[in-house]
Amino acid sequence: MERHPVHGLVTVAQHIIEQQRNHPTATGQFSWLLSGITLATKIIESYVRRAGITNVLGETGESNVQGELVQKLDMIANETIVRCLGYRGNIGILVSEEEDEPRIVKNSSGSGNYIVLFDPLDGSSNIDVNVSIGTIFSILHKREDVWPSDGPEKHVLQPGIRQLAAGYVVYGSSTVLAYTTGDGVHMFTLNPDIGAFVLHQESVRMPDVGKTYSINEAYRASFPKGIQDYLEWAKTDNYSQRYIGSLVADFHRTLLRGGVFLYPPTKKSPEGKLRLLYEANPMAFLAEQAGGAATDGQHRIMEKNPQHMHERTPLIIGSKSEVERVHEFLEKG
Ligand code: P6P
Repeated sequence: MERHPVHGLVTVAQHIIEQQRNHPTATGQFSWLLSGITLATKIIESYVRRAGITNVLGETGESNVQGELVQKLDMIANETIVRCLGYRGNIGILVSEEEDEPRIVKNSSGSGNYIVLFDPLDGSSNIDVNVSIGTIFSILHKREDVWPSDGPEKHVLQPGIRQLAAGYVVYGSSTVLAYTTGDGVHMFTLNPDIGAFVLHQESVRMPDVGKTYSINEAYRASFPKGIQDYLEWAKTDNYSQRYIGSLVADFHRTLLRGGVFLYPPTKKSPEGKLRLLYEANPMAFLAEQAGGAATDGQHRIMEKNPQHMHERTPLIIGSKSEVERVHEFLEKG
C-alpha cells in the first residue's frame, strides 16, 4: 500500500481507511465507527493519567451486574464511550460490562447496523495503585435473521467468529492501541504532543513459543488437575511466571513476547471469571490474527455460542504451541 504519511507518521484514522479498502463491501461507516472508539479512549486516557489529582479515584459505592464494586473511573469510561459512540449514527446496540442490559441507540436516521461490545475499563481495581488498565472492544453487525419484535439479545448473542473488528487500548507506561479487522493486528502509540494514535507496528506476530505463563496461582488448589500438572511441568522447564492482574496488560505482554495466559475455572469462578462477549472474544480474535490461539480448555473461544450477555468463560490464550501444551496436560487429566 503506497502511503503519503504526513511528517512520516501514519495515524490510526488513516490506517483504518486503508484497511477499509481491503473490504470492498465496506463503506466509510466502519471507519467512522472505529474513529469514535479511538476518540473515546483518548478522553479516557486523559482521565486515567490524572486520576490521583482529579478526585476520580476510588469507588462509587455501587456494584455492577458482575457484583463488582464500581470504580469512579469505570463509570467515567463507560459514559465516555456511550457518548462518543451514541452520536456516530451507525450504531444500533451498545453492550457494556457496566450495564445490565444492551443499550439501544436510536437517532434521526433510525437505528444503525453495528453492535459495539466493550469493557470500558478492564482491571479497574488496579487504578488506585497505578497499575496498567485497559479498554477492550468488539464489533459485530446486527443479524439479518432477527425480527424487529425480537429483543436486542438475539443480535448480540453471536459467536466470536462473527466479529468484524476487535481491539484494546492499554493505559500503561505509554498508551497503546491494538486492533484488527481480520487483516492482521496493528499497533499504535498515542503521541500526546499531537493527540493522535501513531502506527508503530503492523501485522504483529505472536511468537510461537514463549517460556512464560501468566496465571493467579493463589487459586491453584481449585484449578483442574491438568492445569495443576501443567504448572508443575512448566516450573521444572524453567518457565517464568508473570501476572499483572489486568487482562489487557497480561495479554499485551503475551502478544508481544509469547507465552500463555490462563484463567481456568476456580472454586470462586466455576465458569471462569472473564466474560466471553467483551473480553475473551476480542482477545481471541487478536490472538488468532497474530498467529496465536485461544480456547476455554476444550473449545475454540471464537466458536462458542453465547447463551447470555455477561456469560463468563475459562480462557487459555497465547502462543499456539503453548496453548497446545496446556491442552496435552488437560487431556491427560
Ligand atoms: P484475579 C480484572 O479485575 C480482571 O477482570 C481482568 O482484567 C484480570 O485478568 C482478572 O480480572 C484478574 O482476576 O482473580 O486474578 O484478581
